[in-house]
Amino acid sequence: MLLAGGEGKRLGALTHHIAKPAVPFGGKYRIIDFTLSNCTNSNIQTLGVLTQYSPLELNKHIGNGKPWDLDRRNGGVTVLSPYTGKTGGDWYSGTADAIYQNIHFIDQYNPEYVLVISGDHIYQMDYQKLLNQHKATRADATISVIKVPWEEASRFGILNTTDTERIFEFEEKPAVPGSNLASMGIYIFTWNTLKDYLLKDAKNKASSHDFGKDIIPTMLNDDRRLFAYQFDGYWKDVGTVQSYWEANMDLLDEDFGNTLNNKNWRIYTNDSNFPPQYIGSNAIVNHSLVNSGCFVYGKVNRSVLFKNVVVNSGCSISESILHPGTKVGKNSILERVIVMENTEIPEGTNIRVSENEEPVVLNQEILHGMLALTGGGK
Ligand code: ADQ
Ligand code: ADP
Repeated sequence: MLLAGGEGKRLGALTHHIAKPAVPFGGKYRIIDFTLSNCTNSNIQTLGVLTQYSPLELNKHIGNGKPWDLDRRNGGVTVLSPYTGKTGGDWYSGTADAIYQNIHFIDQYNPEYVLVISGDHIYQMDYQKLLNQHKATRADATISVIKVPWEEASRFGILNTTDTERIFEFEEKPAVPGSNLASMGIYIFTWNTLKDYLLKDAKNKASSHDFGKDIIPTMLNDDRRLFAYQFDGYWKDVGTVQSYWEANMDLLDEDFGNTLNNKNWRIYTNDSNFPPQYIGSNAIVNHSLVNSGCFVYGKVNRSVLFKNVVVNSGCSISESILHPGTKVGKNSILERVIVMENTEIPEGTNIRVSENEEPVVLNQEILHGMLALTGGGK
């Protein structure tokens, strides 16, 4: 069950019209492609995707699941939007409620275990390994965990384990974290046990119906068998503009970049066919990802260019992310900027964000506001 319905407020303009998992990522992909590809590569053949906010683009992207080999007659991918009851729309009030409202969907398959994952993480993980540990420890729930930088610890579920990986402490987003071992929000549950907890939680008026805030703490309190699965690969929750920008920049790292090329762990996507990128005679392109349909006449350094981006002559683009169809007018300078789909940047624009500030997100509207403030194209 792939949770893809969060509002994603912290991504600001990036998620005004697009659900967070559908936000373009890495020059060719959308954020959710990493998780969908993990499912395919882990041989998971039945997947429910729970959507809610601005699902249009996301639904279109997933389609029948063909790019991820999830277009199956049995199982495959099913998009589960909050169902409309007799009394009108019934929103998923939290992550646990989203699963609760789809108990009937899960029960159709009569599974022994259910994997619960998020649509807004960049990582490559074999869920079979997580499942193997879950079975071996006869756990009620296994939570995938990773050490995070201490200064970021308070935006995660933080836990402590014994030396057999049994979890004895868990706190969702603690103001003062007592450890930097974080829940990755990736869980395997023994379905019968989870179902009991979901049914109980649904009756609890005081609950926010969230895995991190309610289900996990309640299970722990009941002394259920909760285990941590230590993940040692790359993992990033791209829930903020800063982390979204960083994760894109990480792809430019030569070693990391190779992971997109890993023949044993392909990242699949639904990308249309465009002509090869054209690099003009005076262009200089370094350390960047450039997708098809682009025209580059200026300078591009440490940047990610999605399809159909035009960088005109005299431009200097660095540490920036240009979404599909961005057009940058002549002699413009962009540094640490994220430009949203089809934005036209006027000639001579100069936007540089310093290293200690959060990268700026631009779309046509924001750009007009900025240009009005500075009285023109400078
Ligand atoms: P958060 O990242 O804050 O914490 P949360 O807001 O609960 O996660 O969202 C998790 C996933 O569920 C996201 O993919 C989101 O889009 C989706 N989602 C949110 N609300 C939803 C709803 N009502 N319906 C459907 N989908 C919904 C969680 C854990 C922490 C852990 C971090 C790791 O609670 O313990 O550390 O993930 O990123
Ligand atoms: P952010 O990146 O801003 O934290 P998330 O994607 O994590 O955004 O979700 C934002 C918050 O909105 C989460 O706490 C989630 O549980 C909550 N949420 C999601 N759907 C609903 C809803 N229908 N009603 C109320 N809160 C919701």
